[in-house]
Amino acid sequence: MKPSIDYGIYLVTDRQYLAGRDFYVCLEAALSGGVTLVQLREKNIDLPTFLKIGEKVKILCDSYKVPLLINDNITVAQKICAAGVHLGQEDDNIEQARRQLGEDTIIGISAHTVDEALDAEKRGADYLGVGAIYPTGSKLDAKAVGLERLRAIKEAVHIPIVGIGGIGVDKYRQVMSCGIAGCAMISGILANPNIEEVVRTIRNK
Ligand code: 3NM
Repeated sequence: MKPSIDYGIYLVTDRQYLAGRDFYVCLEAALSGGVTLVQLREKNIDLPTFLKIGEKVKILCDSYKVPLLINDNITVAQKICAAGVHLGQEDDNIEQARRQLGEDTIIGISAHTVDEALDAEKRGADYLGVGAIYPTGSKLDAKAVGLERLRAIKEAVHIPIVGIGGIGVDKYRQVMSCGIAGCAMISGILANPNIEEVVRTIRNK
């Protein structure tokens, strides 16, 4: 059976915001504050290092009963028994991920237009990450699509939608009011000096 996922407060990891703080301490603070889902997003590391980090993150997430998704790496997801993967548009491999990971695994796809969203749904995506909702410094090639596009995609598909890009405490409620399943955040959580507290504040919204 597919795991049931609460997309509400979805942390995407990125070391650039930690300012010297320990990655695992920051992750634990976010888990303790109440993030409901974690995506391990590592760029430019080799497979053994990715696996080593993935194993540690999986143990931490398990201890809070929070599912873990792996960004763009089906092999790592499979080897560490993660709940699933998150893939971009350029990774033309929903079918390959499904074949390799099986029916009980979550496959999330980034979508920026209604057409991309419909295509990903048809090909078996479990949820869509739609963004960037607002301008973001976390992903340099991300273009802001705004709330209107988010609403149009929400209307067009039947799978859960997560908004991403430029979302933090101040914008969380207005993005959620589009009727989506959750918001994915990097800097809105990790750039904060008190990660646990910022997650609690988001939870109260
Ligand atoms: N994907 P922040 S925007 C990883 O548009 C990512 O698909 C995006 O970081 C997309 O919460 C983005 O700091 C960066 O804005 C999100």
